[in-house]
Amino acid sequence: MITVHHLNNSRSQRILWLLEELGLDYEVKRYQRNPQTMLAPPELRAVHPLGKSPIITDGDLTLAESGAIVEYLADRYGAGKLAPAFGSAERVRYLYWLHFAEGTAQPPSLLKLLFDRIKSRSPLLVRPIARAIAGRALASYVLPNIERNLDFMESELAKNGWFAGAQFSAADIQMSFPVEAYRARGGLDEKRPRLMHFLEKIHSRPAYRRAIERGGEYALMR
Ligand SMILES: N[C@@H](CCC(=O)N[C@@H](CS)C(=O)NCC(=O)O)C(=O)O
Repeated sequence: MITVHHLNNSRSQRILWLLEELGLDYEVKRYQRNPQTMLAPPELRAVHPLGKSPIITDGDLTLAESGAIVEYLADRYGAGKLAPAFGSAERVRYLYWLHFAEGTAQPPSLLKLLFDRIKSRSPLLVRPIARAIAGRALASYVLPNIERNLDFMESELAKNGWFAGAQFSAADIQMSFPVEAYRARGGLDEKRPRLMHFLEKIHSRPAYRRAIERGGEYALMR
């Protein structure tokens, strides 16, 4: 039996969704973020030393890192359903987007979340300085990278409709989190209709909705 160690409002939502798309049996072990720090509870470190979600266990295997989990589940149990054939051009695109999600799209999104928090939550005494430093980092590095990523993602979706090609794949599931995060944290709006349409399409998939029911509340941090 596959177990998903699922942290509320987190990347592990993607794993539940993938398992629903594949029609696999699995169990969900839920963990709650600390409401003040938003960090995962220490119990997750008993499952994997880094204590970050998602983690799956499957028999003797314990696997962390959402891209690795997506690739493992699609290859091991997908029977070709959500991964393009090896050797095809789509497979290379699939690989690219599987890695792009965490390697390129997520870092500026996380930085935006952190700098926005520094701006709004620093102690009053130092807030003007904190705001100035955070504002410079946002303007000089974070926001331009988010814009470039969004332009690129929008233009790539224009080619085929889904990230790896004409067919929906596990790469779209992996990319859903950064697209949702750009929408929730600022950056993505109606000026990029293809990405907005991507969100509409994924949110209307029955498996996506079933995964939300299994995982509980899903609202991305801002
Ligand atoms: N690159 C990792 C990131 C894992 C990660 O940072 N997960 C977040 C949830 S979205 C987490 O566990 N945060 C709580 C914490 O850092 O304590 C992945 O894709 O699995």
